[in-house]
Amino acid sequence: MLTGAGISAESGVPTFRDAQTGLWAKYRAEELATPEAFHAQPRLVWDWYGWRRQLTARAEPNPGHLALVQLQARYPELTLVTQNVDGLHSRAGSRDVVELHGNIALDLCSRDGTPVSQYRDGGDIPPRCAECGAYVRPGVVWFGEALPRAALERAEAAARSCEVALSIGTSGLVHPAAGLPLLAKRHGALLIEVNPSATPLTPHADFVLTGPSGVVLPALVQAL
Ligand code: BV8
Repeated sequence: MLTGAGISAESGVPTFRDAQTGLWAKYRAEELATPEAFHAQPRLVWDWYGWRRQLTARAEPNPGHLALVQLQARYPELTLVTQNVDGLHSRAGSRDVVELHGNIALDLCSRDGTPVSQYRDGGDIPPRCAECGAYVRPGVVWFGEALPRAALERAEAAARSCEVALSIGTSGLVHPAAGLPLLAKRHGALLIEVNPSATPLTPHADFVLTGPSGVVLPALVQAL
């Protein structure tokens, strides 16, 4: 099962396709979520993630997240793979979530990628790693960066072996995650898409459940 930003839309977390609001309206997410942007304007990118961290911290899992918890309880072999960095699947109670693009709540040293638990004194923005003084960065995968190998391998293995693949709330534009539902289909899985809108995946899906995941997923679980 693959989820995208759409499953968190009903929790009030804007999707990447949504236009950015407020002081971020003049920036495109794809421009800010890059190592180049962080290198060129560390404070701007850090502040953008600070704004998004506040949004996700205030957000609560919605009925779509909770329906997937019930599905996993019913089918323990289910692998939940997400492109989202908001941590809402785990907060809803899903186990062993594969976070392909990392987690926005994590702080990493921008020099060596190790987790940072303490900032260096001095009040820099972005803060600096207490160990080496390099800027701290959010623990997400930026455009142009490789996905965590273990996570991608787990996701690909699940796609190759599953009988049913659900693609939920994703525009199917961001690779390599976008290739997972088709990888599952090529290996014989039944492919179900849940999205209010059509995506490049729609023509390949065996079933297209058109609607918001917070409505469709509880109904799907109820019907099983
Ligand atoms: C890499 C973390 C290589 C950061 C993110 C092949 C083809 C083309 C391009 C590429 C390719 N291979 C690589 C690329 C380049 C690039 C890419 O894919 N570019 C695209 C934009 C053209 N990919 C990369 O750079 C990846 N890295 O390939 O590295 C490499 C290898 C070795 C060594 C070095 C390098 C890295 C990609 C990861 C980027 N990071 N997030 C952050 O969050 O700040 S991706 C980011 O975009 C989010 O994670 C988000 O999930 C994703 C957007 O996708 P969606 O989740 O689908 O969200 P979106 O907004 O697009 O759509 C929302 C959907 O929800 C819509 O369909 C909407 O209809 C629907 N919806 C709305 N409401 C609801 C709903 N659905 C259900 N219910 C609702 N209520």
